[in-house]
Amino acid sequence: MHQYENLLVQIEQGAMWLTINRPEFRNALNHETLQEMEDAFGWAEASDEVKVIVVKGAGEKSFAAGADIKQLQQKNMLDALIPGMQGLYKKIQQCSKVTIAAVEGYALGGGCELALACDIRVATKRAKFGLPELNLGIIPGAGGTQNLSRIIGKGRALDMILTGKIIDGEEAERIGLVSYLAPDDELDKQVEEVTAQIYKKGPVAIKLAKLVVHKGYDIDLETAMLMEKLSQAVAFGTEDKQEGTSAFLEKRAAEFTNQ
Ligand code: CO8
Repeated sequence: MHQYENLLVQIEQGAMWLTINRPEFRNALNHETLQEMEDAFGWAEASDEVKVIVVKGAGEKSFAAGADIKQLQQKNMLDALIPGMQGLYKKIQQCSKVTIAAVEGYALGGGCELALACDIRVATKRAKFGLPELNLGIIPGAGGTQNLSRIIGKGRALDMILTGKIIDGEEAERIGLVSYLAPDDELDKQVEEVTAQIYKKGPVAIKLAKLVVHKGYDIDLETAMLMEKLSQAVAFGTEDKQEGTSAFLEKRAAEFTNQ
């Protein structure tokens, strides 16, 4: 893995913690930071060591305040056609590792969309989620228009997008935008509790479950059910399945091998 200017990377017991480190700019996501994230996610995808990727922002004020507006101002129509931020977030959604957004402070625009691209969102009350792009005369263009409505429903998503309202962690939990509300100052601890649960699961089953939930959501039910059945057939052929079922019957913890 490379050394990064705008990201801090720490690998601890199977988790890669990626911290966006531009607190003086509220962790706004400039082009360079996005490129570094792409590199770090690519590395983590290929690493056997990494099971979970946690994304957070440096400092208490902000997870990420969105795309860098200075750079955004220079962009023209054609710039919006390249994969860019949407392409990166799509890769994050398709990543075979479990991804967790640990949110404290502002998660706005592309920062909110980054959290939406992760599998699980953990936040404190101090989190502030919003899609304020319309204030700038643009729309949420990094998956926000689609992912937010899929997570909280079209009515609530339209309200957030059209009014640009910012909601705190408690409200985000109430409407299902966040899965875990951590006590203030215990964000990392809460994330560690979630990762501890994930480590106990069969690694091949994790990959298959993610694939079927993500891909199955946007296709017709019958095909999605078939995808589920075929994925289960793959799971039935794994050593992990033999180990998981044996461990249960022998009343011991499973030792999965990702095979
Ligand atoms: N971009 C660039 N700089 C930023 C950003 C940003 N998104 N957010 C904050 N900063 C900078 C400020 O300019 C300021 O810099 P300086 O000290 O040089 O003046 C510094 O960070 C601190 O900011 P504030 O003084 O404003 O700090 P506050 O704590 O008072 O406020 C806020 C924090 C509420 C986060 C405020 O800074 C804010 O509203 N930021 C902008 C939020 C926003 O509109 N985000 C959406 C951006 S657009 C987007 O994300 C589009 C994604 C899809 C793109 C698809 C492309 C194809």
